[in-house]
Amino acid sequence: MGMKSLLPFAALFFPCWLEAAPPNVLLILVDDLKPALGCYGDTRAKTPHMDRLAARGMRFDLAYCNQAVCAPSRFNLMLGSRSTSTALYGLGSRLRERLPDAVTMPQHFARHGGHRTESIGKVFHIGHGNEGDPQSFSVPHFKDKVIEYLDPASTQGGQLTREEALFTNQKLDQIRSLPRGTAFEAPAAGDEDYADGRVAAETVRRLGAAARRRKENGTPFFIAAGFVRPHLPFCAPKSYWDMHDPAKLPQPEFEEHPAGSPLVARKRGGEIAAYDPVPERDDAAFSPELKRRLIHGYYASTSYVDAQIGRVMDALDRLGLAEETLVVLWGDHGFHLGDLGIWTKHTNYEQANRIPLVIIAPGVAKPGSSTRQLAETVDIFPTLAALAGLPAPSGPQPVDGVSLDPVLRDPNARVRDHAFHCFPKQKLGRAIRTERHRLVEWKTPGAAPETAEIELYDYEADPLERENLATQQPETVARLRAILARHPEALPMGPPAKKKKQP
Ligand SMILES: [Ca+2]
Repeated sequence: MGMKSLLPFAALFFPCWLEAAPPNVLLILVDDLKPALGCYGDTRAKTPHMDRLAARGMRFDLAYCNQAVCAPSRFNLMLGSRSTSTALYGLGSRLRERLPDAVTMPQHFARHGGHRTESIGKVFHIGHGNEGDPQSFSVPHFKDKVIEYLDPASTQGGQLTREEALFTNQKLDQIRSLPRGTAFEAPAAGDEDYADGRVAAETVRRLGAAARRRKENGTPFFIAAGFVRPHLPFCAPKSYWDMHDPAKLPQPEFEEHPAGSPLVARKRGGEIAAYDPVPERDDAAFSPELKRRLIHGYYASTSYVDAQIGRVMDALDRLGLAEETLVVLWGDHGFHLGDLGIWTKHTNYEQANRIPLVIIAPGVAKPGSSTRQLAETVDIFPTLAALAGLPAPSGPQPVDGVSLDPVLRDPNARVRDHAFHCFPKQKLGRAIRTERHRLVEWKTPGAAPETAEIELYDYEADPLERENLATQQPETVARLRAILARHPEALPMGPPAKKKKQP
């Protein structure tokens, strides 16, 4: 692999860059990517490049987002702050209106490490009235599409569709009057006919320029490359669909809401219904063919994005950057593929919140290692700062993350005993995930604990979340609520978000 896997033992604990310029950072963000990857044990996935990436670093098997939706999750990443500490819960939440002086992860690297910071593709969420955060980067953002169709038949003859309008801040007050685009297409197309291929090409180009700068004057880089598949719509070149036999892909095993779950936790319809030919009525059943096609589209889109990540990793090697670059592979949240009868995300359940997280830290983390340390998105910022020898992030935003640096050195080390995430609905659901359980407390921020509705799941006994065990296991509920009580009360959710589909 070209990595220093044969270095003497001591060298593993003294990264070479501490004497020289700080390491570069390559942050690879993948939209809506759950751990349906070969390296995470999914035997149906075709993801050789992400598997190759994981073989160079540490895979976190119990990593969770802090809120299962695009914009807040990316704020969590860039601020090291949970949504409950910032009140940035919404797709349209604007970072600088809420936290004008926040120091984001790239700003921290520029300030303390002298990094030149760049962003390509979907890094901050843009759309739904949001414009990203230009202040975070040294140079203007390279923006490309999220919703993209090549076949005019996918857009009723090339019309602006609802989701494309939302993601490009067009006609935001007329969304329902626009046609739906299709949920998938599989044209005979090249990689760069879609945005992720172009984002990979631009990232490769930027890496080349960054390598020259590093050689000439030692400038380190912080490059965030954001890929948009497997976010809906599942539009990917046919060759990636052809890699999969839909009959062999996993189908949902349990399609009911968990027995005894509160209404507030449940979900039908939503984002998926913004795409044709998904039934628009929330209570309509999906045909077996539709489910199979959607799942095929998810796996095909993942294989497509995998190939683009492979091009970026190849460039890192070719340019001789691999050993002086920290690499993170991160999914912004998970994805329901019909499990619990739910599609997409926006829940506090396992499939929406568990994410892939791989960190390559040359000379620190053993290649091909893994850990069951619970990890959160907010941990990435302090972890990278520690690995680069920079000061820990200190705000002014409230930093909730902890450094996973000790775990990267020893996968059995422990820096936290649970992961925390939330999702706002009619009430705010705050969740504690331990190695075995998940507790969700649904209540209005500031309301008395007695007013909460509670969910409890046991992933050893019931990995599919068939049953809410809260009333049967009061001792476990009490133990996990005591953990929740250590957390500050969540900031209020603010004015209700405009009623519209979420990406
Ligand atoms: Ca997303």
